[in-house]
Amino acid sequence: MAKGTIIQKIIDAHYMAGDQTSGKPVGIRIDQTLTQDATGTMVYLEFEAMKQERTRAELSVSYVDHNMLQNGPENRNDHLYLQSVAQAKGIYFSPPGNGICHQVHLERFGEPGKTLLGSDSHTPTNGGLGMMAIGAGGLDVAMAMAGKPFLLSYPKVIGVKLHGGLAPWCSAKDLILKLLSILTTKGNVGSVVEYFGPGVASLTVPQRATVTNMGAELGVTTSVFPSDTVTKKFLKAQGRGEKWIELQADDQAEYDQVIEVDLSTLQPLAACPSSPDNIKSVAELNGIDVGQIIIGSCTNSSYRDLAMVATILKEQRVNQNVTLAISPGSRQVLEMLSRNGMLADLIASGARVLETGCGACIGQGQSPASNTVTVRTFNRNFAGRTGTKSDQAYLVSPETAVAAALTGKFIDPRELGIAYPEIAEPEKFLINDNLIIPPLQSTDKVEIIRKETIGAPPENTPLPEQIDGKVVIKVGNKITTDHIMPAGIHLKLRSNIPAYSQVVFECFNVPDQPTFAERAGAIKASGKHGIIVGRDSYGQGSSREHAAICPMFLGIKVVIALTIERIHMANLINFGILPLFFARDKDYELIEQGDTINIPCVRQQLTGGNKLLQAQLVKSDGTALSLELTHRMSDEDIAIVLAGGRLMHS
Ligand code: MIC
Ligand code: SF4
Repeated sequence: MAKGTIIQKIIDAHYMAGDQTSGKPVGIRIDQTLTQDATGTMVYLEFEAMKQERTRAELSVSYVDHNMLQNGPENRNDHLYLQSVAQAKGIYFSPPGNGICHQVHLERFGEPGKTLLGSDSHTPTNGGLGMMAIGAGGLDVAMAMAGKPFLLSYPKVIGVKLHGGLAPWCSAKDLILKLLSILTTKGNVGSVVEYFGPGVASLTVPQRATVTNMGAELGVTTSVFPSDTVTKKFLKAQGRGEKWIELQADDQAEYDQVIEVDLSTLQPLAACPSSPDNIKSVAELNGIDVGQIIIGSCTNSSYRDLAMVATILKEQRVNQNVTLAISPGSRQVLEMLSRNGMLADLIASGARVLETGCGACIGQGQSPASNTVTVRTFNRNFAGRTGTKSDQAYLVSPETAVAAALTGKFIDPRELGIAYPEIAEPEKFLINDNLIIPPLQSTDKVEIIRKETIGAPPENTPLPEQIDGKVVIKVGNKITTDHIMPAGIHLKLRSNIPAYSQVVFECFNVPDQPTFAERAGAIKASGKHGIIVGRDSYGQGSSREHAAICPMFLGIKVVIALTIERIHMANLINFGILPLFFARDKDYELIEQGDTINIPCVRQQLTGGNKLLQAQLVKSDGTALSLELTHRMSDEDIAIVLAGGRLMHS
């Protein structure tokens, strides 16, 4: 087990309950929480349903950054609810236009050594500041605001020892892409990544934040950098120098695994369609035509990233065969670029400047043409996430992206033949918090605005005595929460569960055949229980608890897979869906959509202390076979599932 690590120090300082042994559940105190609007409405509805008066965290911030198209009244209705409920519950409110939650939190609120829980999977971005920052389902964030411990499995620590410094045209993005090529997106549940070694000092806080942000794609609980003099300088430049503390692993720290990376040997890399771990060097992609480039998102839209792009594009024109869009991560960055003239350089080059927010990253506009290459500095390229089914999305650094914008092709940016712009970190960032609405001292008289599109979280029924199940769908490996619960044009339905449920697994619907929602609805109406069967790494990606709430609403009672990702598994438990695993891999092969799976005396089997559950599979021709299923839940998790979810569990 790891010793003397930063993670161990933060867990020690926040310990509330449980076991400090690898793999065992440990409960920690959460200092700060963050929410974004697409998950946030449910968080605050749940917080209200829990009859909580005021957040008990030291600091809670509610951001609006995802749903900003305002195509119909739903988005603005959500914003009004979020602003008023923030005022009523003692929470800071960052309105639309102020920026993406992770970037703004890094700039204005994050503090080394503290814990942060956020209802967004990229919350680990603030690990770049030396925080233990974890993404979770909304209900877990609501519980943390209610002062309850956050339970995690005591992590294994993967130490990444950095040497040297980045060469020109190579980027922090290339470091995390390199790690994705080594560790991949699966198999890392229950681990954290901790950076150390002489190379750490060569990376600025925004560069570190790029690395910890996309650490989410590894499936680890979080990623963290030390808090050193570089961190001190960043906080000072943000006018928050007093928040700095030093935080380093012990010299003798022991890690469960160590990976060594010499930053000076990194080369420009790209994650190819359609997984963040499908890595190739940009040199290998040389010459491939590109149709669209987008630079920004919570991964790569620091002042330095966009200033570097603006400097390269100054007095140039983007290639006539591409479109280039810039999505700045925060108003701070956009305002700095506009005041120093760089925004004008971007506009003059033909870049299309988008509003600060998630935008294209979550499929809100800028969908590429069919079967064309889109090159993005984002963190996810799951098929169809762009809003185009046949998309070919590549994830790259801003350096590689701007090279493609100039040439219309993939080109190793080192081949551009121009001088690499050295952009110094600002000594002082432009600080303008005038949009942030601070919490009120007394919240007695605040009226919560609840328009008709804001619905209460749905109720569930307790787990029945026996599962009389039908397989509504059987899916393969690496099913993401984008597959389960699409975002894009449906994102505005996040506060309306009955409507949003209609698009569960939409990408697998077959024309002229009943949809997933229709099949699940028919099974529910017949008094039976819906079952989802998945393979490896089920529920990757987003923290959206809707990927559990909407299936629950449609009558799904059980998910069986080979492996289930951390946040999704917690969401299933929170909403009373039983997460089970195949004890024998071959059992997965036996099952087809429409088969019957019965789990007799399921409540008794779960509470009997045995991790193995007996079940029966009945094929459509009547053949009956036995299945061996296991569970990985704590006693508390079992109690929650038996009750039908956390809101039903007193
Ligand atoms: C994402 O990047 O997929 C999102 C949209 O930010 C999600 C949250 C959501 O689905 O609302 C995430 O990463 O958790
Ligand atoms: Fe927003 Fe994209 Fe970041 Fe998710 S990954 S928070 S959608 S910018």
